[in-house]
Amino acid sequence: MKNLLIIVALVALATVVWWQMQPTSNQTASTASSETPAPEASPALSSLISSAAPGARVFFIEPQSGAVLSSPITVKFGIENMTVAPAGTDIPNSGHHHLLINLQEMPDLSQPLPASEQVIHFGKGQTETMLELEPGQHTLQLLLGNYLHIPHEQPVMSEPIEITVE
Ligand SMILES: [Cu+2]
Repeated sequence: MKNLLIIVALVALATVVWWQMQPTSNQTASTASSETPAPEASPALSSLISSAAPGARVFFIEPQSGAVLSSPITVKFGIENMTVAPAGTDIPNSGHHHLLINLQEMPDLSQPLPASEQVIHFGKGQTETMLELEPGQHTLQLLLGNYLHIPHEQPVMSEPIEITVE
């Protein structure tokens, strides 16, 4: 019984510590809009950043840059020298895809990526999607995140591609 109480106390403590490490959306927003370089991640958070495998890369299998398409668009994500794992699954040299759509400014790459209409998480480990886009020019880019949605120490991201939607 005493052991059980100790375990419960430890779990509660771990939860509090975890909670305090979570960035608030306000902090993320102010860091992202700041002109100054992002401060170094705290030691606690930096230990949550995963290293990337040598030669790791992500890329678009489809569409090709410069493509002229009609919506909805099939987008297929490629990955090399790493594996795709669902969010929450801590496997070395893995991550899940994030699709950046018309993003003007990179989010803080030392923090969990925000989720928005411009930063789409594929946390179930999906490797393709159908995308509804307005007519016009669009920029797409892929960015891998680890099991906690944090980009790797050497961020694994594709070149941005430009497509035109008719
Ligand atoms: Cu994610």
